Amino acid sequence: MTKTKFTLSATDGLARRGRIDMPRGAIETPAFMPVGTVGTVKAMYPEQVRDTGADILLGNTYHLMLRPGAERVASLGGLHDFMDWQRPILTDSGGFQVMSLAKLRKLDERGVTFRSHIDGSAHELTPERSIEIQLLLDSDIIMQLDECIALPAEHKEMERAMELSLRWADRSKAAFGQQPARMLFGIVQGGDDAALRARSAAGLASIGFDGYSVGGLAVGEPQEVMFRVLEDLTPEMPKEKPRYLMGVGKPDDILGAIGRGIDMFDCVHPTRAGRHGHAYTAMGVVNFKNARHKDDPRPLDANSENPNCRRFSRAYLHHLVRTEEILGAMILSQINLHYYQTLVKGARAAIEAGRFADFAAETREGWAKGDL
Ligand code: PRF
Repeated sequence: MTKTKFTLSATDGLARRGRIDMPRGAIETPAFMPVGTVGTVKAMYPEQVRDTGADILLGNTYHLMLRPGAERVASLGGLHDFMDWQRPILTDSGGFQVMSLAKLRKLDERGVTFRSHIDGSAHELTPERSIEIQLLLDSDIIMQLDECIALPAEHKEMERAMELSLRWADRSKAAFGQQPARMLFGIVQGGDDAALRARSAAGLASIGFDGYSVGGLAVGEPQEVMFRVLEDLTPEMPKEKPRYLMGVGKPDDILGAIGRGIDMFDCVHPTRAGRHGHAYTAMGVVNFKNARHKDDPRPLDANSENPNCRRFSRAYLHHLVRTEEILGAMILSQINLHYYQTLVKGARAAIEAGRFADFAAETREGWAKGDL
């Protein structure tokens, strides 16, 4: 019998409050998953990531198959032991990263062949091999291999990629077999076309997955297009399974997508922005590269629950960023992940209280009138 379960405990409009129970721990939804591409959330210790409130991390098939290699991770006891993160890990399937990072890519019905961006070596990723790698990593939530295309795109092209992704969904499910302690997610494609998206969602539902991801968004389209696609799509998705919007986003994207029925998110943005000197707070974003902070003795946010927001002066954070000190990247990564977790935690409480729309409006007002 299956050892995983998704429970919806409240809804508020389209917004949903739920929990995924898994052997390695529970995931409260709406959830934000920090990105640990190569087996580390950059500049953070695993316990610090947990302390920001994260229930689950994301890892990447593409990067880990190239370095250190999936078989090596398996022989070292799996990704959880390798990085000492004992809670759930979700892995992306690799296709998206091949398309954005690899060289000399060739995609056909069978899968995708490419050359490594690290050493030029040749590799193949098929739906079956992607599942095999994710199982070698000992991933808890596994993604099917899919094809994500950039927007805008021709209708024919969106349809072709969506249908290929559906056939790969079928093969992924067969390769996954029965894995009662893990979950397999299908990925909806179909570009910005509501009818293609609905066909994709229906096709995946008839194959049957433990959860449904929305891919192919945040790939060049305006936010309003992404929101319109989600509004049309989520009512077509199974209600009793988690829904994951891949690679999204900024805090405002996350609020908008929660309000349109999405349960899970991942994005490199908070950690990458932190390494580039940007801090997310309830009052908006601060760019610590800016010289206006250099004599400012005030902490970043005296009202924050996060000690790092109260502890260091803005002048010191500016100095660390200006001198490109490692500690600057560490502090700002922590601050940003903490802010993202505070945001989804607030969303969960608001949905329970039936006041998600007010919460979203108040949160946005805070960003707009922030004194930073
Ligand atoms: N597919 C997969 N991973 C992804 C995406 C996708 O479409 C995106 C698009 N935002 C991010 N990560 N497999």
